[in-house]
Amino acid sequence: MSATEVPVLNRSLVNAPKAPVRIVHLGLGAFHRSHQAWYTQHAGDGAEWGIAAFTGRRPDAAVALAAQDGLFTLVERADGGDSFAVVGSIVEAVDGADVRRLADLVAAPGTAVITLTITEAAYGIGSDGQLDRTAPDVAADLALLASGKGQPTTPLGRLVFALAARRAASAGPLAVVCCDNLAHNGSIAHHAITGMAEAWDADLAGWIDANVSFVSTSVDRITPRTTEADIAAVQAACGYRDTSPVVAEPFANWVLSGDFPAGRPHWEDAGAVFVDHIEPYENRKLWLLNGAHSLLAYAGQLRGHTTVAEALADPRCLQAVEAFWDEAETNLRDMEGDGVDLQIPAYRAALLARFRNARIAHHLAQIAMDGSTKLRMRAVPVILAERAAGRSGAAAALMIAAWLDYTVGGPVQDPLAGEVAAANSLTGRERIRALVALVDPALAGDAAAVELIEGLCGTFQPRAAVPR
Ligand code: CS2
Repeated sequence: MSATEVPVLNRSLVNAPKAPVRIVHLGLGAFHRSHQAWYTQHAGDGAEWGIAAFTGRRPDAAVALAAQDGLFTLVERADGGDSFAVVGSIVEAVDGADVRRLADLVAAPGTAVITLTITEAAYGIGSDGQLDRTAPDVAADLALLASGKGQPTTPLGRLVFALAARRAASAGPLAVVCCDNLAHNGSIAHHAITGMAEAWDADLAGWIDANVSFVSTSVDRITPRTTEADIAAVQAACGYRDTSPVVAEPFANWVLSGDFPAGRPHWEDAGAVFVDHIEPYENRKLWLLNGAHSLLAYAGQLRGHTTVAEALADPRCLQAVEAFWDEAETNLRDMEGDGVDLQIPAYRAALLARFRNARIAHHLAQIAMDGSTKLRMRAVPVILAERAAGRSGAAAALMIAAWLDYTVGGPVQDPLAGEVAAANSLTGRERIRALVALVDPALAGDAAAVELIEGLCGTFQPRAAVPR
């Protein structure tokens, strides 16, 4: 078949009627599509819940998706083969710079839920847990909002602007559902959003406090970047052209905690779980899955590996992961009881199998980004808990040491990239302390911990330059 004969994916091909927009999403990327869009599609009442999804910095994903009416193919990539299914829950794909459209949709009374996948770093939370109003992009948005001239450029600035429109329209309460890998992600989103609103308009911050429910979630589905080969595989298997398929593992998990004052889809039909206390579940996921990911990202690349599956096949990396899991598990066990059984041995075994799925080429370089923010969630709580209990926390310290070694290889993609480079111009203990302080100042104040981390540097034999 020649390219001209192959139809482009569209709603008439797959009989996917459009649901009305009731969910607005910020951060139209592969993960949103493999996760929240998929859960919404599989909710029993999914036909009533359409998503309008906005991109972040660039319009590309929205342009590509809009050309196929929001539709995309989800390729579930299991060890044994691929399966293909069209997801139709995104009914509008919009360039994030179209803040007017965002405000109109957020202000519409039918909109009940706003979901976010804007990256951990985008919450602008400094190592002190507060919104860093001096960060250049945050400061620029605050100035724009205050002057009333121009439109904000950060996702949070845009959201605050849109929530002001909802208040003005008296459209009532709704839920903001944070789907980024942060501990207490609902309250982080709450602080970041009201912190931004307060600096602009204290009344708006009060309205947000009274009308917006911030739902915490733990999200999980390994979703590597789509490649040209994936696009070709979809065309060969499905007989249509889809420029934007998403590849994901078969596994998916979503734990949520919080209120939905204007309703929500019946996501539990698709396996979502609603709990009163989310902390044990979010820590299990952040420490065991994401912690191992970050450890593999730095140790693995220092050892010359490219993907998660390759790194895990290296006994030195595997041993480091197991040691970190042992430390994390000890602290997770303290959160069990009272109806909470984290089933940690089964969870660990499942993770090994998921990471070993060699048909998923999950690139370590993708995971390595934004290390200063990610380690704050993934390594720091474990090392602090270990040390508070009188143990060394050496396995969590090794993750931090591996990051330190990794940053030597060249400029890193990180919200603190400038500070990382400046710290790396120092030498000896001072350099170690400065880098650790970017992740967590309290840890940098623990001289014994800094010494421990320093001693672990070089464990994975850094190469002269690490490709990015
Ligand atoms: C990864 C996550 O890139 C990263 O930091 O650890 O994206 C991870 O793949 C997902 O959280 C899996 O659910």
